[in-house]
Amino acid sequence: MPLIFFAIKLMEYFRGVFYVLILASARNAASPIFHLYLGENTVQSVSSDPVCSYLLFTVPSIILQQWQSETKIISAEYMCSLRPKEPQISMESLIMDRLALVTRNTDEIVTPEELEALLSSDSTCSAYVGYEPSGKIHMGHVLTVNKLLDLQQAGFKITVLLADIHAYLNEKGTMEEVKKIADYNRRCFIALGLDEKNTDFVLGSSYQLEPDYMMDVLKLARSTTLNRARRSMDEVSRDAENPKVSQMIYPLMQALDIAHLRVKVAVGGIDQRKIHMLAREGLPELGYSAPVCIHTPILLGLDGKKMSSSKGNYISVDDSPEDIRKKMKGAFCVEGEVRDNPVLSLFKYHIMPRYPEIAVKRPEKYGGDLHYSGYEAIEADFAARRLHPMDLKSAASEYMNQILEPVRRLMQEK
Ligand code: STL
Repeated sequence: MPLIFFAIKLMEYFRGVFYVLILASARNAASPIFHLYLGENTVQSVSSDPVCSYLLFTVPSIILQQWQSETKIISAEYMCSLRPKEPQISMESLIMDRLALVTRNTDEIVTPEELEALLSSDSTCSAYVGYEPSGKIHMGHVLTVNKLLDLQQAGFKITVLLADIHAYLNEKGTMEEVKKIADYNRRCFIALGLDEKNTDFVLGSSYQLEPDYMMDVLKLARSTTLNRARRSMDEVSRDAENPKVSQMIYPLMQALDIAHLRVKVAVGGIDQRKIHMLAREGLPELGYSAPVCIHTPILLGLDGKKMSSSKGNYISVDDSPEDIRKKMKGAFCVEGEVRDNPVLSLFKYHIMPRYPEIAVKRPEKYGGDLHYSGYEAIEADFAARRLHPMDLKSAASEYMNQILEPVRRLMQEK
């Protein structure tokens, strides 16, 4: 009898290990959270770091706990030595776990209360980001992709809008040109880790010319002042000095995308906030609900100034390792200065969310390698001048190359 029991429990143990391995390989590298499924009802979130200790201690201890309850022969002392390192997660803390994932590295949530209510409701959570198709996908775009990865991990249904008509309205090219670039962008986003099967990629022109959508644009035009529409485009528009009517239509369409794509959450850079506020006010007047908005920061270029394609002051996903090394060498990074430091930003928004621990390599004569398991410690060491800009920059090149290597590979395959 005990032999059969052990055989069954051993199988359950390997089933736990098997799930972890499947989840570890299925998940993308962007988030350090694993969800571990044990038996029928036990769900546990663990970060990738303690997965090994989890397999060695927690899984056997749960099996032993079950065994104890069935056989009552395990000594209390023995049980204590195998006490789970990670507590089992209640429904409430599972919601908190998702909230932390959804809100990390954001500038603003409008509103936090609405987001929490959405996460604790039974309805499916859905979110979208719109992108004007662009020939250069840079780390600024990747910042919102990272947020989509967090949301996907938190169980959201994700839509990516390839906003070809918006790009056309914003004078980024002819319709034919932007459509072609949209497909390149879709492949980039998949290569960056968005799950192809669980992400809806929608081309704007596939629905934005339908009569229902256009009628809504006209309705929203009736209830939006010229002044409001114009101001909402301050941070987005190509020619803010001399705006065309097309640039007044742009924010109205963006607001309606949220309703017509049927998403509850709109994600974007903080430069999108005025358009999102217009949507929150205008959509209920048309009978749609107001979206929750998640705003990410806008990254500075590597020279500490606004990113600009003419200056090429950013890392693109298709940059070669040599390009990245060169760009990082010339990056603006004043010793001890943490504010507006684009190299530290790479660690905060791109590197640390993907690695539970990083090493900054240093020659022995300068104190040897440094190890970090969180962004705050890097910032503190840099501020205290214990970490030199040269070492920070070369570690940043090394990790950015590691992050972009699979993207380059995947883009070349297709
Ligand atoms: C930009 C710069 C930027 C974001 C966008 C455009 C977003 C475009 C967009 C279009 C339609 C949507 C949502 C977003 O529904 O930072 O030029």
